[in-house]
Amino acid sequence: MNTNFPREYATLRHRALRRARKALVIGATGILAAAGVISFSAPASAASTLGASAAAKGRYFGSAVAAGHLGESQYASTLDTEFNAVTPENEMKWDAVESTRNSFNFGSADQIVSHAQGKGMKVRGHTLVWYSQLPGWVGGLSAGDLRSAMNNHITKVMQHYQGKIYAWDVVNEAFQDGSSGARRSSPFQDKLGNGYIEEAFRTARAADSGAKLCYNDYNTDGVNAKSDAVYAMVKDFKARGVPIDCVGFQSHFNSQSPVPSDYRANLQRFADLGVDVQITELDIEGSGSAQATSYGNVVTACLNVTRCTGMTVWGVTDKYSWRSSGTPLLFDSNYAKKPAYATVLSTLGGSGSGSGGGGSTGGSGATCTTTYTRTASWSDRYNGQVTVTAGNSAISDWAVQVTLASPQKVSTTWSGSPSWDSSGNVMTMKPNGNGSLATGASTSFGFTVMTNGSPAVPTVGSCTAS
Ligand code: 9MR
Repeated sequence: MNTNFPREYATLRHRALRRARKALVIGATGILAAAGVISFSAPASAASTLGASAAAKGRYFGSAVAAGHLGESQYASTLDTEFNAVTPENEMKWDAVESTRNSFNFGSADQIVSHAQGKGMKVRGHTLVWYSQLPGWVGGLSAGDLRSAMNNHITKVMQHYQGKIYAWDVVNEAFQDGSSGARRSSPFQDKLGNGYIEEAFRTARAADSGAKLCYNDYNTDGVNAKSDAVYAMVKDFKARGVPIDCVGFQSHFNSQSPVPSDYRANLQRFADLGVDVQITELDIEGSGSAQATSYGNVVTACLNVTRCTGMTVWGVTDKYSWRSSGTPLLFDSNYAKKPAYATVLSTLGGSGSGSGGGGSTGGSGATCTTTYTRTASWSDRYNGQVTVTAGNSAISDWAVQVTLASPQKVSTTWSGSPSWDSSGNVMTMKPNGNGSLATGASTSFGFTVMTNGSPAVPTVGSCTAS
């Protein structure tokens, strides 16, 4: 080995090598960029709250909220940490907002809506037309007067919250329990006949075309005479173009009324009519691993129905539940996480510290992964492509969330069926005929992003499969 190299020569050689390496790196990057093969994989880390884990699955996880408890710090901090949607438990009902004809009081409901907005949570509006919590003056009206009072109520309340509500329960609990499949007696039913439901939905669409319009009921969670009657109504509405976007399944369960074995199938048959489905008032009486298992089954059912857009539990803590003695919620009276919490979190794909779980009921075992590629670039826009690949078993459905950095906007998409959150920045892409993939097989969807000056790369969330 020659140890006599002059020192300058060694330095020059070193610099030359450095320059050559740098040029190679720049050249390679340019080639890669030009060829459009810079790819990113979805982040692998699991979310640690109910809301974030549900969001990673393209769904929301909400709670019913009472304005009167927002000032309690543990209540507010549990709500704010764990949930990404709220439903006012009583504050938007007719007796709360219009106890006197055409005189509206939105104080408590506004408190909940502004709290939710401040935290970026979705709001479900509950409820516009319901036989209960209805002020006495409504029942005393003649048919003609009742019709205009109903339409005025829907219009004024929806316009007050225009742009702030993800979905409204337009009509609540209009059907009888039992095998009759009949409509429940109420001032609306008795004076206006069956047509009042359709009229309420048409009025609602005209009042705020941006909110999803839902029909919401209980004891309709499995296939039975009552859910058959609701199903027939929704089918008829879709056939005749009556505006309806979603059906809410309250899902109040206990030992007399457990989670039905055909829960998922029932959600799916409604979804197949072309509406979203949502679990709107979930609570399950009980404790320990039995309660946890039932909760897990509900979450699994929603995750296995592509159009199940989210779940709401009917309260933050057992302390304030309408069925408090049945301890039906995920946090106990001291805000400790219950076994059911751990099961819900793990079923949603999250991980965190629960209080010892009842064990996850697991999903179907179906998994998928994503790869993101920028396939073309222009000065004002670029095309992105996400490839979805099935894991160790065949899948029949998938969903991928793509989050853009504002002010970027997607101008067009292809080979997928997109939906958007209210911010317009989070796109959930679902299959458009390309949902079934054999083990390890792939499909892709694409989109054009208008950069609006931002060069940011979109965040591709984890892939959900069933
Ligand atoms: O949880 C609500 C409770 O605080 C009220 O006293 C009750 C009055 O009707 O309503 C409860 O919420 C109901 C919801 O609005 C509709 N579905 C059934 C819910 C439980 O009763």
